[in-house]
Amino acid sequence: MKRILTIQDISCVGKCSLTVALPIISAAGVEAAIIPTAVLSTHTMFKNFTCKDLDDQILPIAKHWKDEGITFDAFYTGYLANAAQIEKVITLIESLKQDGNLVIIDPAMADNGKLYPAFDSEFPKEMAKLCAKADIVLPNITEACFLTDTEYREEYDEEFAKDVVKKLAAQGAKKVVLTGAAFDGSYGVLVYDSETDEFYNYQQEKIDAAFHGTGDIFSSAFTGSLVRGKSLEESVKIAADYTAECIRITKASPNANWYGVDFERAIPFLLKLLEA
Ligand code: PXL
Repeated sequence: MKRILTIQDISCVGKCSLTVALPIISAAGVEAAIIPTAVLSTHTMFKNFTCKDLDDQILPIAKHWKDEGITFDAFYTGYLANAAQIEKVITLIESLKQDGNLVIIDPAMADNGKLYPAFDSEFPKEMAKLCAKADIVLPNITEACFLTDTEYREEYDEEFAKDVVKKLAAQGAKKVVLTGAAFDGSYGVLVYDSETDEFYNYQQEKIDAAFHGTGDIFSSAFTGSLVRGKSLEESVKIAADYTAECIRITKASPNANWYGVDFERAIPFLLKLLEA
């Protein structure tokens, strides 16, 4: 069985990070090993959340696994609790990574032009160092702008998106998968492969609704699908279609919570996509 190590926080309530990565990767038929970067009462869009970082656990856990000979097919990182953790995560990947393992980085740190509340303006510089080591980096447009020191624009065209994505790849990442790429009336996922210098654009119908945690759902479904054996293009399509279905179901539900999507109810849909 393939095994992914995913490194991100546990928001105890909030339907994001590990509480979505674990079920989605498991649904993809791939083992999910975890390192929680922090334990939060909720994600940081709630007021007065608590947060206990687990900085001092990252490297001892890695050492134990190294001693035990435990290996992974892919490393997938999401929300990291502070800038100091980023260096530790780089050390961990360098220590455990073997030839052929995939490094997938979701620089979960910002949206809608703003950094998440826990981060200061120095954080993106550190995150850029981790992204430089990635086989695949999965930013939204806000994150791509922060990582490349590009001024964020609420409205942009295809040329702007392609420029930012290429700049990010020039910093080291082999492939960039830009999520929520909205330009010139289109909406979807823009992929850039720096090795072939080619773009791939998966178009979707734009659904008029915004919920938290959809970036984590996309990244988890994408990573699960890719490690299960689907191609990059197939994995983009599966993750995008699954995320859209989660949003559709949630939007249609009178009892939906504002803080996350009802990804659970769309798991049968994900399985159909994965088995096709
Ligand atoms: O969904 C990204 C995310 C993950 N973890 C925490 C967050 C957020 C987004 O706000 O606050 C703790």
